[in-house]
Formats: sequence, C-alpha cells, structure tokens
Amino acid sequence: MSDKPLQPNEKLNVQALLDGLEDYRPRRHGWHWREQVPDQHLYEFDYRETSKGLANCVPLPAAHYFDNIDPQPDCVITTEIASGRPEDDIRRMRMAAWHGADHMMVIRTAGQSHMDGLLEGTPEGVGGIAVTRKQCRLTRRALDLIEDEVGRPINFHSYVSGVAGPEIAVMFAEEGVNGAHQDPQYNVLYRNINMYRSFVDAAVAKRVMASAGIVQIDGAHNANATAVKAWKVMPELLVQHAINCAFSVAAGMPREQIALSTVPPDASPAPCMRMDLPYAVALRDLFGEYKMRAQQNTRYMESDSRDATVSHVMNLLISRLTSADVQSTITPDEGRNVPWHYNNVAAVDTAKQSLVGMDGLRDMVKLDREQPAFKARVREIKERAVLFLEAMQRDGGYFAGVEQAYFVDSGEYPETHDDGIARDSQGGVAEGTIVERADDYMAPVCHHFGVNHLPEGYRGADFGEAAPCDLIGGCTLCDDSKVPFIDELDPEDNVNVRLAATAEMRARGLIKPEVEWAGDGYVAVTMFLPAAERVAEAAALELGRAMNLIDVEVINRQVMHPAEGTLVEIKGRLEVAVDPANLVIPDKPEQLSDEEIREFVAGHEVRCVAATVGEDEHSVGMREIIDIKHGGLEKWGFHCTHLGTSVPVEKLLDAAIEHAAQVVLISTIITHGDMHRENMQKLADLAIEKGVRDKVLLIAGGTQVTDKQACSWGMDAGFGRKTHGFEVASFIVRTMRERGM
Ligand code: Z98
Repeated sequence: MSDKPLQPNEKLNVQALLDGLEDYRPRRHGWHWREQVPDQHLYEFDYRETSKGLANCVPLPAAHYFDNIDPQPDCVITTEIASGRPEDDIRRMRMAAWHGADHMMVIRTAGQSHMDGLLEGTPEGVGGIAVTRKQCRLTRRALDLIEDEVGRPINFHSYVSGVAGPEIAVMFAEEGVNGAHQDPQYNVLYRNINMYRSFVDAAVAKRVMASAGIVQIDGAHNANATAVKAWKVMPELLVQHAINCAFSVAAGMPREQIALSTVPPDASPAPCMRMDLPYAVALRDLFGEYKMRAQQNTRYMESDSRDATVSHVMNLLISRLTSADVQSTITPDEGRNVPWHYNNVAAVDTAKQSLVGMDGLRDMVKLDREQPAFKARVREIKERAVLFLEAMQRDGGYFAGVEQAYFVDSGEYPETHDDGIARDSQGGVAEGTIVERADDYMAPVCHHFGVNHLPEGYRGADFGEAAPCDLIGGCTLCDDSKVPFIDELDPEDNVNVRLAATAEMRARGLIKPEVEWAGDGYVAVTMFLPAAERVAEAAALELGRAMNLIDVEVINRQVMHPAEGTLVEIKGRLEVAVDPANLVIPDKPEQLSDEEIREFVAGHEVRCVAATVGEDEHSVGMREIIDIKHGGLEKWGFHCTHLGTSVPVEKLLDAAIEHAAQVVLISTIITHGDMHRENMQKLADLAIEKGVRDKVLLIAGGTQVTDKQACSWGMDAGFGRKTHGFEVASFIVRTMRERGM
C-alpha cells in the first residue's frame, strides 16, 4: 500500500491516513542518524558541523539575507510532542520536521507507567497521548509521508516503562518505532514499581528493542528534574547512567544503540556554565563509547519563555563545546502550558539556530582541561561517583542501596541528608509477580532474554539452524503478517468521534486559532498594565473577558517595577471561526530582493533629486527615505541629492535636469490651502513643458499623501505615513523596468 505523497500547499489528510490502517505496515525499522557532511559550502559560507539538507524546509527568519539557506546541524534534533491527540500530533510533527526536527518524541505528562497492559484505539490523553498500537501506526504512517516530503528519515520515539514495558517494547518493534526511553531505575524510583520486577521486565524489553534497532534513552535526567538541589546530584547521575548502560549491554543491546540522557543540571542565576561544563566533560570522559542525548534543563524552567530560551541556548553551548548525538528540545512554554505546537517549532528553531551559529566553535575555542579549578572539578565529580558506587556495593548492591535511599538525596555524595527516595524491595507495584522459569522452560522466540531450552535444529542462525519461531510457524517480529490490529474499543473516546466534531470546519476550510488541537480556539495576549502585580493580574483577566475570550487564565507575569507596572500574558479561547471565502485579501505587492534592486540601480546609475517643496520646513521624513542608516534609498546604491526644505518646484526640476536624474522625490504636507495639490500639478506640468516628463519618475511623499490622489495630480506614485525605503526603491526599479528607462 502506498500513500499519495504530500503536497507542500495541502494539509495532511488525517482521514486518509486512518483509512485502511489495519493494513499499514512500517516500511523501515530502526534508528536513523543524520548524514553528516563534514565540510559543506552553502551560499558564501563554509560549515564544519552540518548534515545533508532538506528538500522542503522553513529556514530561520534571517535566512532571506543569505539566499534562504537552511543548514542542518550534524546531530539529530528532538521535539517533544504532547497534544494529547494523535490526529493533532501528526500535524505538529509535520511543522516541526520542516523546521528541522527528525526525532519525534511522543510524551505524556500523565504516567503511562501506571497502566499495566497495552491499550487499544486512540484515546485522548491528558498532557500527551496514551501510547497505543493504533496511535503508533497512524503516526508512523504519517511520518513516512513527512520524511519523504522533507527528504530525511524521521525517528519516532516513545517510552518503554511500567509493568507493561515488555509488551510495549514488542508493540514498538512491530510498529516501526525507532527510539524509546527504557530505564528500570525510572520505574523503581518514580513509579514505585517493584524493583526486581522492573529489572526483569527491562531485560526482556531491552533485548526486544535491540532486535528492532530501537535506540534507547535512559532516565538519569529525571533525578536532575526531581532533586531538591539539582546541582548536588551530579555524582549520582553518573552512577545511574553506569547502571543502565551496564545492564543494557548485559541484556544484549549494542553500545551504539544506547544513548545517555544528559541535562546540564543548573540554570542562571547560578553560575551554571562553571557548574555544568565540568559535569558534561566528566560524563563524556566516562561514557565515550555511548551516544549522548543532550536534553535542555527543565528543573528551573519558569513560565517566562525568554528565560527558558536563554537557558536552552546556554545548554546548547555546552553541547557544542562537548558533544551531542541527539539534541533534545523542550518547548519554552513547558512551564505554563501543555506545550503548544508553535512552541515546539520555536524550540527546534532555537536548537538549529544556536548549533548552526556555533558551527566549528571547537576549532577556535578549546576547553582548557589543564586549568586547575576545571581539572579538579572534573576529577572530583568522577571521584564522588566512584565513591557512591563503591559504597553501594559495600552496602549490598543496587537493590539494597535503593532501600537505603541512596538516590535523589539532597546532599552531594558522600554528603547525604537521608532524604533520598527509599523503596522497599518487598513492596511496590507488581511485587511478588516474578515467576521463576522451570528447568525445562522453552519459548519459541528469536529475540529472547535469558535461559531458553530450544530443541536441536531451532537454535537460530548463530548455530546455523532454523529460527526458534519456526516452531510455531513464525512470530510477529519475523513475520509481519502476523501482527494483530484492534481498532477502537471505546465508542466515545476515539479519533473518529473527535474528527466528526471538527468535520464541518475542515470541509469548509474555516479558520480558528489553535495551539493544541484543531479548532481549540486558544489565543495568547500580551499586555503591559501600569499596576502592581496582583492588581495587574486581575485587570488582565477582566480585559481578556472584554475581548470575548473564554476560560481566561494568566500564564505569565513579570514585574517591571513594583509600582509602575507589570507585564502580563493571558490565554483564552475564542469561539469564532473565519470563513476564508468571505475575506477580501489585497494583492500582495511585488517585493524585490535586495540583490535585484542593487543590481538594477548599479546597472542604470539611478540618480534621485529630492526636496521638501513649497513653504515647508519638514525634512525628517524625506531623510529617512533617503538615508542609508534608516534603510533608505542609499542602501541600494541610489545617488541621492537632497536640496533641503522650502524648495521651489522650478528649482527642483532644474536641478533634476542638471543631474540627469531619473527620479524626483518631493515631500509635502497636506494644507488647507491645497498647496500640496498645486505643487504636485505644477511639478508635473513643468516636466511636460521642459520635455522631460517621460525621462523622470515623479514621486510625492508625506504623512497624509495617498497614492491615488498623487497619481491623479500627475505624479507616478504617492507614499504616505509608515512608508519604508524598500517600498520606494522597489517601486522605482519596477517602474523603470516596465518603462524601459
Ligand atoms: C524527556 N520528557 O525525557 P511515564 N521512562 C523514562 C522516562 O524518562 C520517562 C518515562 C519512562 C522528558 C522526561 N520522562 C520524561 C526513562 C519520562 C515516562 O510513566 O509515562 O511518565 O513514563 O525528555
């Protein structure tokens, strides 16, 4: 089955992707790393740390100055998507992919680990979707099309956790999921799942993930996110990474499939660079043979997106000074919303912009590993981690260590405050559910963890024998056709019901604002209110309601001054849809590029003579249109002669003839005595009289001048308030071209 390729000017057809989903099979399995291009030349620049470009993309805002290039950094870029509805997730993924994301991490804020079995259908999630087979299939199917559209393979990622972990791992392997978090310590510490059960499950899950080429991300960063003082847990983070790495390798996972989830633990106003950089170096020293997934700090993320973005950029500097194979991004609105889709794009752009901007930084800036304080700190973090590990072994090993609350203590090991997370080895979810394998245990399974008594002849290719699953005529991981599919079970909580609610909107192409789901109606409004914080908040809610917003909430406030005022951001829903059929959309004025204008002006040596005419002393407006500093005509090489103010029209035209100017610019205020009209008409008449009307463009400007009036009084164009130099420049070039001047 092959789907119709996406067209850049057409929306994703969600309904078509749902149709026949029972027959969809993923066309590839396993992770994809970017194709790195060590030395790349784009436009006029050389890059050292970029990868193959995209077929379709949205470049960074300033790219139009640089021939619209969109260099892609060397590492995979993640976006974490949590709309709560798969049908909306996939639209968000398409937007993120165009901006440069190739790792789509479907996350949840409501713990999937609390579910003890696989769910079916596409139920709506809270702060992210419940990961189900149908959701995975729909997403992978959409991503096939999206990756074709952008011309780069895209990794789809979610979590293998909870007591259903092994089942989820099998389902992910069957459905072509490419990456997953898997770390038994996560279950133990944060979800209170029995520790033995967690590790048994993890061994099985990791073996299955390894077989499907699913890249694994560990869970150490969660200690950083939950710690009382994140800068104190660095030694423990190294230990957590070590435990999961060693356990994964023991379970049969290749090292290149294992990614450490590392986060710079701190944020400014802490001197975070001096604290986080030695940690990043220590980590890479110890775990150089594994992949690094660099996450951004969320522990200290507040509701201010500027603040979050600055932290993110500092984290990206650490990635560039050390290394990152996967650069993760969290949306800058994480601290105030269930992330909104344009903020997914914002975070991806922040990563792309920073990484590309810091391309090749390490060629010029080297970490001074010999600087005494730096060297000592790197060593100290490692020593503390080794002490932690040794003590834990001495005290009975990992399980005993967890019972004794070794982890997520608020002290920096070996300092402890005895306030870590303690779990009972004889307690927790699913305690006592491990069933020991019988002596003759046998499972007809190829990707199996542990002792398996397979009959002679079925021990797999390693023994030159048949696959174990041949005993049962093939398994779902070897024979795709055996993979089951169960459609929606819940008659209300399903994708079809949700799509039906917005069907009319889609059919008629109605436009409603949205941030999470199609038609959710949410908008955000930013306002400065000259009032103290609490008063400003209450006033902002009132103003939101006056704007007809429903469910208004304050999502950010920042004191500008305790008495002078507060910046407040609110969100609310707008129950209004716009029908594009009723919109009157003026033609887009043809905008010439800088190069085009510059080339024409140089080739034609365009000269302008300008003056404020009549008895008028205004000169600022005209100067702004001419002056290079203000983005005026000089910027593109126009030769401009400014004669000053209160210049008689005759004198202006004589000067134009003398200079052989092709353009005459007059500035005029609108007067009750109609002087502006008289001056324009006089200029046009004189130009005819002197036989130069077809050799000059006559342009009038002024705050109240309109193009229509100016043209009716003999001008070629009129420009009013808020005109910029590029509009006048574009007009001159376009008109001179049309008239063959
Ligand atoms: C990230 N979104 O990693 P629940 N297993 C591991 C995890 O780290 C997580 C889960 C499972 C952030 C951090 N991490 C969130 C190792 C979650 C998820 O039960 O659905 O929360 O499991 O980028």
